[in-house]
Amino acid sequence: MSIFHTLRTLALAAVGFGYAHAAQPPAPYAPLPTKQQVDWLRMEWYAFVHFGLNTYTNKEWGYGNESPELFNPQQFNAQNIVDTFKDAGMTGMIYTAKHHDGWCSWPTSSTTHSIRKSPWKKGKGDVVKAFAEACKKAGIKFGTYLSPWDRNCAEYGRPGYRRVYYKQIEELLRNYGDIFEIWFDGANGGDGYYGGASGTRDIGNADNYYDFAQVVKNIRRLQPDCIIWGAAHRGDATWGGSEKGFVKYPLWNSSGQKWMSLEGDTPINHAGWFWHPGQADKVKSPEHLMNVYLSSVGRGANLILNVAPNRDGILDKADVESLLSFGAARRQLLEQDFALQAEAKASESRGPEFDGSKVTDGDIESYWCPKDGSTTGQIEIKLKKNATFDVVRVREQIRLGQRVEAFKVEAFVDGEWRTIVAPWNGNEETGLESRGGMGATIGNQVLRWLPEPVTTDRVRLSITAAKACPCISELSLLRMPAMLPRPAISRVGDMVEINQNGDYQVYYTTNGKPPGTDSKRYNGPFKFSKAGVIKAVYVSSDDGSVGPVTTLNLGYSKADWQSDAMAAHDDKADTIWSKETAPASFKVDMKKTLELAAFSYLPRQDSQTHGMTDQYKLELSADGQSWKTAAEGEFSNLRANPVELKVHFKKQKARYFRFSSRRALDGKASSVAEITMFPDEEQPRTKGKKSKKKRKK
Ligand code: FUL
Repeated sequence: MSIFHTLRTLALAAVGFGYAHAAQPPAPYAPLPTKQQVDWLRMEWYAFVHFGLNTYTNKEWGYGNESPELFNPQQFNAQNIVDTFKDAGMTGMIYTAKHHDGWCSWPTSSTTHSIRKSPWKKGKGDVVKAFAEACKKAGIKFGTYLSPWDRNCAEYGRPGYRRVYYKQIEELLRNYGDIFEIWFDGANGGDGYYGGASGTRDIGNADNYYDFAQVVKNIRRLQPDCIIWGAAHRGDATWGGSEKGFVKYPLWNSSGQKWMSLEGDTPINHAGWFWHPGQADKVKSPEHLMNVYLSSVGRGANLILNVAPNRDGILDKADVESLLSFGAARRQLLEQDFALQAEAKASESRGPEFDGSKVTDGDIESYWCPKDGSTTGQIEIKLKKNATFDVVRVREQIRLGQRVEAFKVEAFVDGEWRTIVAPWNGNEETGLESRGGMGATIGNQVLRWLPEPVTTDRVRLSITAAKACPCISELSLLRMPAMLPRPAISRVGDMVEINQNGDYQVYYTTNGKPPGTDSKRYNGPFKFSKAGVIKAVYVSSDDGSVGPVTTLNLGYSKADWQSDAMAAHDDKADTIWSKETAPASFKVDMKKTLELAAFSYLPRQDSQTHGMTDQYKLELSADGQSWKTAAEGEFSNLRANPVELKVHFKKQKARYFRFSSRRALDGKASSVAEITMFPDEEQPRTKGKKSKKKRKK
């Protein structure tokens, strides 16, 4: 109804302005988005907040037997967190009300495994309520994630679980005001505690097991405006396909006959979705976040960026700095559109109310459209004066459906038309890409960062292929703010290398202090064989401005380590130790006795999951003969997010370690890209008491 309403209003306005025979808008081209899907796409980006028992266990997926007593965030203040999101320019947040471990962060009546059993606020707290209210106050939207998989519930895998799950959905959608989006994660079934039964539960077809058709019906009844994410494609939006935050391009908003929007999702910290001790150094740089933004929002999807509170219930300073500085850069990018109000002439239009000027009028609803049957066309715009820009944004009037398959942008420079965005050549963009993308689909919006800035007063947009007559609502010319990059630091053997860049000088420290121009100047690789922290920055040779700091938390040097699995400790992520068996293990002689308190596992980084370790064991030995288990457990979520996972254990001395891959995620095989050993213990909390009671076994 809303499409016709908008279109009729536009047509009537045209009549009002004296056009006797107002041209008719084109027929909609299916599939069409709902009003809710359009409103949602206009939100662009919002926060994801993973916060629960996993925050306290250094796990990505809890098994389901974790004690609720662990949850005690002494400094938690939802408003501070939400205000940070708002300051960054985010339009909402989604909170993991329940993750796979089954612990409910609100006082639910569906299970006793909830916040009622947590010491925080003496069992009277409600994290969902705290976030919902804070969002309302800040004027941003609130949404929720409710894991279908529940590793705590005894009924999981049986029909009885549906009752529990539906009740949880109902509580969340009834009691916390407007929910803009609800997330139904695709991770389902497998090992778990399941009320003490401890075993594997297979649910078969998730759509049948949860009866998502019914779930969707219930949600529509309770909150008709709520965007449903996942739910076996029965909802309104779905996964972008990576947990790195990009969606593939070209991007079509469709699933069968239905409009289906995409969401790129990624955590701000490489360590994972939940907070992990001692890994603040793994925060993504503002520059990286800009690439994520361009590869999600800039390809026509939305972006959900996870920022996880720590054990005190506050955000890490490093995360906040990166988030705010990316947020400021995004604001600056979008602030000035050089094409706004520029004169615009189209090769053809279906009437004055659909002429070329509609792409530069700053009104996202009005649009240029040629006559029916024309699937190509061109608009030339003339700016009042020369402008320098390096980002082009194009939007389609998606209320009429998505149409454009390929486009081209040219600029008039030095007396000739130069192509600045080439039309699509048939290749897919499948990763994080920053500059130089092509012109394929448009949808809600496409942002293309040019290989270099262009100065001109004349630009032309050509639609070179479309499924029906194109409806272009905006053409914008933007300027990417200068974002000082962060230098990459790596160590191979004993030698540390910092990436140099001609425009900058590099300064670094090895004592944990923030680097600046009074620190050591980097002139080439240097020896550093200890475990420790290296920090480095770029300083602009032009104006002396200092960029964001890279921090690298190095484990012990592996230069002298001996084993028959050298590829697992050669400091090279792209060489892999592998065996076509599982379980499988290898033993390493570190050649000296070291004090150890943590190790990390880097899974293979070549997009394959074959042999990735699902269940591990780490044993230590002083003599290579008698062994003691230091840690054993599960590496979770590697299929979707294959990042380095760090495990802490009780500090002890050893010269040898044995790593065992006890069960593989995929196949009867074992594979390891890197194992690293660290002396650093799990950080104690900054303030606040730990619960005295012991964890349930
Ligand atoms: C995944 C989950 O398994 C992760 O733990 C995380 O919640 C992510 C957003 O979705 O599928």
